[in-house]
Amino acid sequence: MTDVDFTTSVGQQVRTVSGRTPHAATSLEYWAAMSNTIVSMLADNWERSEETYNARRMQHYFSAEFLMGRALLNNLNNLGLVDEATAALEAYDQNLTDVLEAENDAALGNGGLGRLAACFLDSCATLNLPVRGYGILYRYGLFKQFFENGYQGEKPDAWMEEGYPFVIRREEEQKLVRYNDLTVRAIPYDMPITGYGTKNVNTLRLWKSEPMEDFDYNAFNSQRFTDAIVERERVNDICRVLYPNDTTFEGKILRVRQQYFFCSASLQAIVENELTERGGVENFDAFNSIQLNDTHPVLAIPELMRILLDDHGMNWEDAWAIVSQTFAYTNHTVLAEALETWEISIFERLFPRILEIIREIDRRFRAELAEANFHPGKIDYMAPIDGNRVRMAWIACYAAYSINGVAALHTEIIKKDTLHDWYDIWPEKFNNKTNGVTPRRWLNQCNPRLSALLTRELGSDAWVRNLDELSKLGERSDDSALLDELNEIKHQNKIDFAAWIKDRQGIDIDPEAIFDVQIKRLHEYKRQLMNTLYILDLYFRIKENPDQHFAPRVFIFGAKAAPGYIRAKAIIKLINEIGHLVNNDPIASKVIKVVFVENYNVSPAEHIIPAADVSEQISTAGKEASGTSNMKFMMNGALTLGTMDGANVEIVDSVGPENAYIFGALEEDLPELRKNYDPRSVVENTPGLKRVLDALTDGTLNDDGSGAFHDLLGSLLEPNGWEPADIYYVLGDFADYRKTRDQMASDYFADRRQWAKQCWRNIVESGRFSSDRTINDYATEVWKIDPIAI
Ligand code: 26W
Repeated sequence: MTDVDFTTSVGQQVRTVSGRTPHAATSLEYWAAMSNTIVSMLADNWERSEETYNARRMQHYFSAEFLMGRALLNNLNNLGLVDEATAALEAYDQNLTDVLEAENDAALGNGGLGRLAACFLDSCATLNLPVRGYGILYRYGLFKQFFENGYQGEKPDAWMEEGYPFVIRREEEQKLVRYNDLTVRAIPYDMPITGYGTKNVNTLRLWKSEPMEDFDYNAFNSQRFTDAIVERERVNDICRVLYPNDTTFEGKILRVRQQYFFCSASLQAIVENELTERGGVENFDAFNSIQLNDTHPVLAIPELMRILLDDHGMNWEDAWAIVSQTFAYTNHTVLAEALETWEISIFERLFPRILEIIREIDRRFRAELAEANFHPGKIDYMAPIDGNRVRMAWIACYAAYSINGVAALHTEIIKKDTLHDWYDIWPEKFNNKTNGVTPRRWLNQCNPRLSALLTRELGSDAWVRNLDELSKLGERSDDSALLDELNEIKHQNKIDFAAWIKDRQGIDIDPEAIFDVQIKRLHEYKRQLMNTLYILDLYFRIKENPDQHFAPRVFIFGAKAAPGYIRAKAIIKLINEIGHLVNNDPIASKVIKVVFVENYNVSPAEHIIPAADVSEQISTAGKEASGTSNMKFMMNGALTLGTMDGANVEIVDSVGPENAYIFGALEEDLPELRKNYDPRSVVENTPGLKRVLDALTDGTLNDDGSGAFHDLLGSLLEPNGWEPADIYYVLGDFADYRKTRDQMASDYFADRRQWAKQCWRNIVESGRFSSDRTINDYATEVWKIDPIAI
């Protein structure tokens, strides 16, 4: 397509979507017009990719969450059309930035696990791999967060209500999903996934539930209007909302309906393709493998058994032989409260046949282990059914041919603790796949200044497809001109961020200050509370010595709390209260500011990360499976201030300890440290800590008499039933955190070139954290699939 054609097409499309002249159309209408143009340009290659993949061995990625963010700019970049798009819009007096900002984020995920799935799809397409994603077309994505008097409030996120050109309804490929009490239609909505510098277009298939008949006219005519509506809404409920829990499991019946819904529909589509392509299901596992993104899609295991047994007349042994060579399971967390177990009565009510199959899996599992002389206690502990509950992770571990953790340390922890008994029996199933992030979105797209520098220095943009190329720039870390340029780029990015946040939240921040950032879901184990205690301590130090010099800093937060997670919400209120205190203090606000970015999401992250100097990765060692924002910060030249947890360990391994700021207790030492741990004596022996903790409840900070801050204090100091005080070791690590963070701040201003050199080392060593590396490892070691360029 030429520039002129592109401009003409956008003009036609904008008339179609707006029913007006281009002159009168809105930014949102231009966004839709341009998105339609993109989809029409992809159509032919998309169809060819699908046909090519269907004929060969494929990988299917099952995930309840895909946190995609915005699509238009990503597609323009992948297709090399940014200049054309800019020119086309200029022809109609529009600018690309406004049009891009009109797009809603597709926030069909909570946090790390959902965003990882999105990065993986990007890498699969870029690497020409035959991989398809399957999930749910939630009508409401993750709630929109707003602050009211410092408290988090939630609003629904009707992200596609005004239309969304990047999903195509495929009416003719619908499937029926049967529950005991309900049969529904599953309609696929396919999203094209483009790669960088390739013609291949992969697919994310999102299922939507619809009633069998559009409307029950009988009920309507016989005056039972409300019954008709109620039935219809019961079906629509299935895809209505993404559960906003990240880590805490809730045994809600609707959630298990959702899980079965997309597993069943996806498997039916895969089996149907198997019949079309190969005329039978006998070689299913030779041509199909399914990656389970955590336990949320584990119902696919009994559902595939059901399909093979009931619909294709296979015997149990043959069916199990296929199933046990089909599924691979990724674990994303070691927190006990996240482990999904469902009450048997729910399964009885929704799908008795699936329960029957699970019971048979359980029976055979017990028999197999008894045969091998395992202790009955151990068999009970490991069996898929525990009294009146079904344990999803245990089913996954038994059936899967591969089990992986998401960072080296995490995989070691699941082998020695979480899944230790399975590792004992089936060590060959276990492997590590350290997470990665896509350098397209998280460097090339979000940080154009740095990207241009990298392309210039390397003489090509090959690094966008092969991030290891950056290591060639390693030897440049003593080039003062280059380091100065790097500092200048960061400075410009900070100016951009300052303007963005001023426009969004009306707050003024100084780009000369250190931008110190913690953005992630709010959870006690991530220790945003420890971060706030430091800020409070610094505030008191500044107040105490107003004439002393302190390194100017802006503390930036972004975090959503699960709506029912009371303590996490108290921490949000606390951050906002500290912000209120600090930002309105005539003395302190000259040195420090606190910014809480409201409604943190993928798009805000794209503004924040390129502007960050310091990346806070401060979880209690052993608790954060991997973390992925740590990798995004690294790529964008921010230094990690973190514990030896998750992928931080591998980041330090890559850049060297001198290029990161590491503190805190080690995972292997924590059990011993905890034995004689007395948080109160830590408070006594750590100067400054008492006044910080006092401030929580002495009126310095206002929780409106709710007792929220008192509870936070209690969580640090008081045991709660069987739970010891300060289970996340906030106070235990505080002194080391403070020392390290102080050091970091003084280093930043002591030698700007030295700091830039450290940033440079982080950038050039980030190749290992590209999701292309992760996906290539999955493809060769687990999925056994080959790239195929169309
Ligand atoms: C059932 C409730 C529930 C919901 C979500 C339980 C567990 C989850 C996820 C497993 C939580 C999650 O997103 N885990 C994160 O996964 C990322 C990608 O692997 C890691 O980088 C993060 O460390 C991990 O917290």
